Amino acid sequence: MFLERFLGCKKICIQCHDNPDADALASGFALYYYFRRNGRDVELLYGGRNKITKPNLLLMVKELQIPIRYVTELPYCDLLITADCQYGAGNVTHFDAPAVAMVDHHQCGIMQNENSYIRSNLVSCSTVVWDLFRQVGIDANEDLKLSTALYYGLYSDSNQFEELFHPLDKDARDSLKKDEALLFQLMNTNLSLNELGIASRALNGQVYNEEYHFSVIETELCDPNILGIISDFVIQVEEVDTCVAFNRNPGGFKLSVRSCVPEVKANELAAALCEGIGNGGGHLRKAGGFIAAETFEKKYPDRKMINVMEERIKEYQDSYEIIYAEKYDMDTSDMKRYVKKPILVGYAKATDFLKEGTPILVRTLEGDVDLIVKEGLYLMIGIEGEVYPIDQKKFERSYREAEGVPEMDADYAPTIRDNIYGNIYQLVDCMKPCVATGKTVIYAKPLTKNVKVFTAWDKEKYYRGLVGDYIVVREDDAHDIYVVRGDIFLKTYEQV
Ligand SMILES: [Mn+2]
Repeated sequence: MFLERFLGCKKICIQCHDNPDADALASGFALYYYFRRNGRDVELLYGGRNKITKPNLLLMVKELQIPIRYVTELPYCDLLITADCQYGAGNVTHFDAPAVAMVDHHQCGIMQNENSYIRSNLVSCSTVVWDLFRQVGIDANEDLKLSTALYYGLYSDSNQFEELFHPLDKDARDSLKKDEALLFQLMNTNLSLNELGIASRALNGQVYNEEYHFSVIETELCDPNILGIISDFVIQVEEVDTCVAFNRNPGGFKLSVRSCVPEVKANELAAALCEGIGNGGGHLRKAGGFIAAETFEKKYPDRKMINVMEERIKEYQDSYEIIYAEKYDMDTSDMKRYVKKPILVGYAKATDFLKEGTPILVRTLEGDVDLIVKEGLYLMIGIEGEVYPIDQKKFERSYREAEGVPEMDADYAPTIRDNIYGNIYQLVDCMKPCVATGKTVIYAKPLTKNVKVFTAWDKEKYYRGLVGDYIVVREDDAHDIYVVRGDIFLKTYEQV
């Protein structure tokens, strides 16, 4: 267990990044709490040029009794742990320390070793520490000040929960207890008059692209939460279909991405904007990202971020063909016929463990799905932990029960939350094995251009296929068109 490996240290210092934000304060505080709880001598501190002045952060420190101290020198210690940042990075004052550990969620700028715990796919360091607590069997809710701090850290780093996408981030949001009155106060102490000025200057300088209907907005150095406010504002403009607001902070660039058209998912656009230089994701309509300054400058030594953003938005849009399955006539002359291989997969009959009529939330790596339990509702669990509902009739036509244990390779094991009582089930605990009967024949071919497919049953959300993935159409239904990821296709289908 990561946290336990440092319990042998006598004196530990936890360092937040310079100009600490709510997430750095919360995650640093939680680490402090852990070592205090274990009887260690521990201090929480930060350095840099500026002391904390933002009203919400001052309020957070005071009300949650976060014992953080501003220092210009590192006190004596045998271990320094950086929170929400990486030792040696540009956004954290360098102190010589006898040993170093780090807990962070930013893109990895350094060599990782067993003393660093960096989860760059999570939106906040608060989530990282919340999960570390779970690993050592501590419920962060045992202390309301601690859990409120983590909740507010997560809230702040995810642009008010609007740019959450990893299921662990959602689990943290759903389970952390919070002091509601204090939280309300914190949320309404968010902006200073100076920041209002920054936002208005940024809006004046926005760049609109007429051909592609997007807007790019750069702001001066400011708190990243202003970005979300700006992008939410700009996306309401009639001509604007997608937009990205960004700013440069000492460590790198924060991005806030919006889309109001079904042809562009904001989370995908955010990922495309950050591809190879950072990390982006979020929801269909709202998303965010982070690009480390160092990585950007290495890749684009003489370019301005605003130009790279414009170029990447165009490239992203140009690289897809859009298919509306309902109206699309697929030419099957160059496609081959396939059936599903008899691979063991899992299924669960919802009424076996849930009462009929119960509203449930199915959480997978790919997102949340809301369902109501009814007779005949089956949940299929694929080889990568993907879950999709299927009705009994279709299930019985396409699958039969089998023996054995389905193999699964999932980064997040799918869960089901009972929305009435809040009980959480691990879906793998309820699943039974089955195999495809192989009676359904499809036509398929590998894609030579990226596509977005709007299926006949969901016109709001497209399925994305990249070059190398397979485009598929059912033999018995010419408008049932969808895409299957290349590696999954090869694993699960065979030619007939
Ligand atoms: Mn953070």
